[in-house]
Amino acid sequence: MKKFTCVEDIGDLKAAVAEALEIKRNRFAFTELGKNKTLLMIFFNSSLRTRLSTQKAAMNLGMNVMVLDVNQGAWKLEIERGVVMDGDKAEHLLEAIPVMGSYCDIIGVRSFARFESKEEDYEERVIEQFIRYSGRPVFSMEAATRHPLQSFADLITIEEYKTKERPKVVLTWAPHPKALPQAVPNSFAEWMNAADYEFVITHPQGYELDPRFVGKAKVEYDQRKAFEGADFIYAKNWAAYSDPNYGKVLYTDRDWTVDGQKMALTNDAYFMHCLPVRRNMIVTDEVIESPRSIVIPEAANREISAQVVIKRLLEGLNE
Ligand code: AN0
Ligand code: CP
Repeated sequence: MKKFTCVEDIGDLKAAVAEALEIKRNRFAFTELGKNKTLLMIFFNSSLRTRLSTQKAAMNLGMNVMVLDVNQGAWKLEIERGVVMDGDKAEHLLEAIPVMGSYCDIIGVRSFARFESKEEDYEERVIEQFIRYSGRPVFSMEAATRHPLQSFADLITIEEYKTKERPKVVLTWAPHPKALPQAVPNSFAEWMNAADYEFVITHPQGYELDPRFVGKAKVEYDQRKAFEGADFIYAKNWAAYSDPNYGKVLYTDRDWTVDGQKMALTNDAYFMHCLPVRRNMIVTDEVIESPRSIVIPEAANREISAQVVIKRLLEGLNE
């Protein structure tokens, strides 16, 4: 594998999940693979899980790891070409990227949607420049439009907990006070469609996702109806995608919060969220603390998804 930014990069999903479960049984079977190889993780945005799980995964493979928080201690980076750099940005990505590439073997990048321009976000300008100019295999640790390490961990988790071949999985929008990217729901939709589950998306009017990600999913505007018979409820907030409201918060009413009454409509569904989650906005204390909440094992699987991806990128270095 030469890069990992979307579901296509991982190839056959059944094989990827089988490899993940094998790694989960023996995390230290490939400690020689990463020996004397260096992973550089670059964060333009905050992180708890991605930072720790990806570093742990690389250490399981015997790698050295360096972490750069661009906004804490590095020079402020300009990302547009052609700008007269007389403002507060001291360095351009076009120099910074090949310099960073020269110190490592593999690069992970976290760079969220900035909501300044839909075109810029959906063209994935930041991570695409890393792919083009670093000279190294690059993987996404959440880019502007996708969070594939999360979705892969979500898939592994559903495969571990499902009790039927084709479970009903419901992605539900839920309220949040701030504008959040569409990366997690876009990516989740992409992976759920690829896994060919019964997949339903529910959200208020105005929160329609990019149809390229919705794909063959059923969109149901009545949240309660969507929950009926669900085997998995996957909650997430996102800001509006459609023009002219791109990046805006349209609705914060807590009647979309996932609570016990709504969960009672499901087929005793498991509750999932990528975390971090705002309690009693996205989900009530009762639901997230219930025995059907699998948010912690879901987060733990981030180590496993990252390890499969980094292992394959390491193998790709010699291809
Ligand atoms: C981020 C998001 O919604 O994309 C990261 C989630 C993994 N969440 C927040 O910024 C709260
Ligand atoms: N789920 C996830 O990516 O969490 P962090 O933002 O803490 O990395």
